Amino acid sequence: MTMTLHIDPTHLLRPDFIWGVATSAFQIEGAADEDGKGESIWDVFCRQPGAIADGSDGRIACDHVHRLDEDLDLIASLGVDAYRFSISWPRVQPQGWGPWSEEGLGFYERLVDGLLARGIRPFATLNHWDLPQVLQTQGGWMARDTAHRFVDYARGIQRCLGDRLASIATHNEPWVIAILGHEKGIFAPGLTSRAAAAQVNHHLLLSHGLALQALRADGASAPLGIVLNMSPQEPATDSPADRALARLQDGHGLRWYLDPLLRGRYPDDAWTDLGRDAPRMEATDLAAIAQPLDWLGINYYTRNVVSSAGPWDPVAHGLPVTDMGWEICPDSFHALLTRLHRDYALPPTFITENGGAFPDPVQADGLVHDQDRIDYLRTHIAAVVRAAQEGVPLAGYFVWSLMDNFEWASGYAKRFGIVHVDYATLARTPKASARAYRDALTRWRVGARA
Ligand code: IFM
Repeated sequence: MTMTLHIDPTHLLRPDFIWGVATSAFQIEGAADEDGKGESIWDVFCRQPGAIADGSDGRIACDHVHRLDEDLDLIASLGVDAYRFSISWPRVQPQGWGPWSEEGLGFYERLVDGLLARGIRPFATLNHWDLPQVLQTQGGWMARDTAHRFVDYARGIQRCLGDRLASIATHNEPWVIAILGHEKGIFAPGLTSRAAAAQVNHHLLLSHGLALQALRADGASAPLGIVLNMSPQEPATDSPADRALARLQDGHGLRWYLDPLLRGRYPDDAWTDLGRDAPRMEATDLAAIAQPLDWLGINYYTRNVVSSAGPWDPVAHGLPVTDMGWEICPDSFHALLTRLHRDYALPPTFITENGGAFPDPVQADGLVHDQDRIDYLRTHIAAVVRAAQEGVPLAGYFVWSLMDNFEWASGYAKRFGIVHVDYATLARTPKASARAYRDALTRWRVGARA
């Protein structure tokens, strides 16, 4: 059955609730080596045979750098309050330290000014995974020095753009950088060491805390936060083995970040489990990490069902999945939000990413009728509204993603956009979900402000 997108009942969200769309630099920008841009670890990783499913890379991506004005108009046409994007560190500081690129900074100035001119709030993320390759050759996030380089980079961005940004996030999804990039080897830089991943996790958190301290000392005006990917770890059965494993994975995946950020300590169970692979740290690190957060970002896509018998496949259990094979479960989203607030008393919290990849065939009329995505967004936004009603301090919601883009190791085959991108022509065509989102926001505003 066709159902449109309703955000209802309207009064359960604060009237200044922010609705947005999100992207990241490497996934959309292209212009990979123009204007003196340095290489990032993802430029290098894409050249490794077999690293990317379709053998693609980010050299052109959505060609956003060359289509900035068109994309700004596209964002405005959606009627959103805010646009979440990331800054490519090697575009603005090609070596990761030292000289800045005027052209690179100029691009982000045009982006930010173009958003403000259209009445859209710029939400910037400093690190959405594309570390300068020069820093990787010096140890990357395994090296403590990279945390200090990151602080310099953050200060430079604030000097240039800080007065115009509505929000600054330090990192996007440190778990992905550490675990997928350094333990499982399926994301850049492609390493396979549990000890390396643990050290990377620590340095990412440390750099976050040091950056917050430095930005505040410099007089930050934009609210400062960090974005975490969170999947509730749910035991497959009630057996003690499944429950214990789910609890441990909760320690590694959720509490590993929230405990140091909000409580100033690492969780005992995950720390003990790491044994000799636990990170090396200095005496003041935990205090540095636990800086007050102006806001927290949560990215939610799916739950993770944990079975001591081995990997658990939702398809084998007849459950609905997206094109990524990720189970569609909005109830777990609601449960996650209420549990996190119960356990941590969350600061103002944004859903900084939520969305789904679907096959999205272009129909005979030239359009994409992505009812499956509309249903995904409808049920997940309802979960957000329900959590807000129960007291979770939710301040905004961003759809992932504005447009189809480079989905990392999956290449261009997986489409998350509410705007379709034809990779042969780079034409952008809003999907049915884009119209549904815009219309839902219009209706919500009328109700919320009535
Ligand atoms: O595309 C990614 C994004 O870069 C980070 N969060 C998850 C999305 C979907 O996989």
